Amino acid sequence: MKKVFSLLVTVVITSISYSQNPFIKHKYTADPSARVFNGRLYVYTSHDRDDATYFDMLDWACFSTDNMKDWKDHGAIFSLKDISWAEKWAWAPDAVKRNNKYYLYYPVERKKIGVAVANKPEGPFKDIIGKPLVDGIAEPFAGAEPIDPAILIDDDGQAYMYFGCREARVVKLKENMVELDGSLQEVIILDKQGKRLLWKEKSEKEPNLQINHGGDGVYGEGPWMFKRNGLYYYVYSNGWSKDATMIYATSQNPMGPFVYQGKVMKPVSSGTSHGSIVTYKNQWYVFYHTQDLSGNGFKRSICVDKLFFNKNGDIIPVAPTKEGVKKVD
Ligand code: FUB
Repeated sequence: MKKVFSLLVTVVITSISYSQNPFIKHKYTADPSARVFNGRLYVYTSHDRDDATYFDMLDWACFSTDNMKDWKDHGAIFSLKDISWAEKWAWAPDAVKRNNKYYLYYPVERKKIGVAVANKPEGPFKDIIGKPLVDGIAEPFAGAEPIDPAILIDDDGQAYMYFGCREARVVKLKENMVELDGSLQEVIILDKQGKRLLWKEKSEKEPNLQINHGGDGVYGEGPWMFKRNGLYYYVYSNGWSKDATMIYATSQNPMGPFVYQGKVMKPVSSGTSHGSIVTYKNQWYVFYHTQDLSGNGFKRSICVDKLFFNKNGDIIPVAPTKEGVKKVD
């Protein structure tokens, strides 16, 4: 009987059919990084705690689908318990496939980025190098908060890792995906007149400075990179004001400089904006998170909407919907 009950619980927990945003409702999730592996769409997320009073997450989650409606919860695919060199703050991950292995990149302690490997997209993942790939304590140029890794493997096979909070960084990865290839570089973002857009902290003279960061192209955090028709789209959050959201800049070069283009979407309820853009079954999607379900910025929920481009390749800013994405036929 115990066995039957546990089987029922497993089935209820692992197969979810939500067609409305947020599309995962049985646990809090954030920072969705969507990837297509072997014809299936996987979303790697932070896992906000039910009793969270801060971003004190303990493990990472993963969900997958083949129709954008029925989601499988793969549970905790990796956890702080699996890392010998970090104790706290399991933040925004990303995952990629190379040589039939899956690599999970994860920030911890607001200071370090690690990499774990698995034979399947849903893990189980193992910390592969036993130390940080980027260590913000040993390497000050990593910036004050080296977090939020996002990976691009370009058509020529070169891999890049974008990361950072307020200070945007990029570094090449070696073919083995677990070693840096060269030094960390700044990601430069320009406006259309060629002026550099740089984060400025509040100061006594300008105490409300961050309020402006909802409307301009300044880099906050949460980078994401994709390539479409030969153009590199560098997507990121422009801060934490009420007008802040996911925005983007483009370049012909994956290392930049990038030129700020505009918003990916209108602002949502959460103070943080972090998501990803992916194409699946001939449709582009934007994944993001909100706090609509909990009303609490530390208990977020992942959402998805369709994304469209105009003829010039500009992103048509999304107005987030409650309906979310209906099943793809
Ligand atoms: O989820 C924790 C942090 O909040 C992420 O690393 C940031 O991008 C923001 O979403």
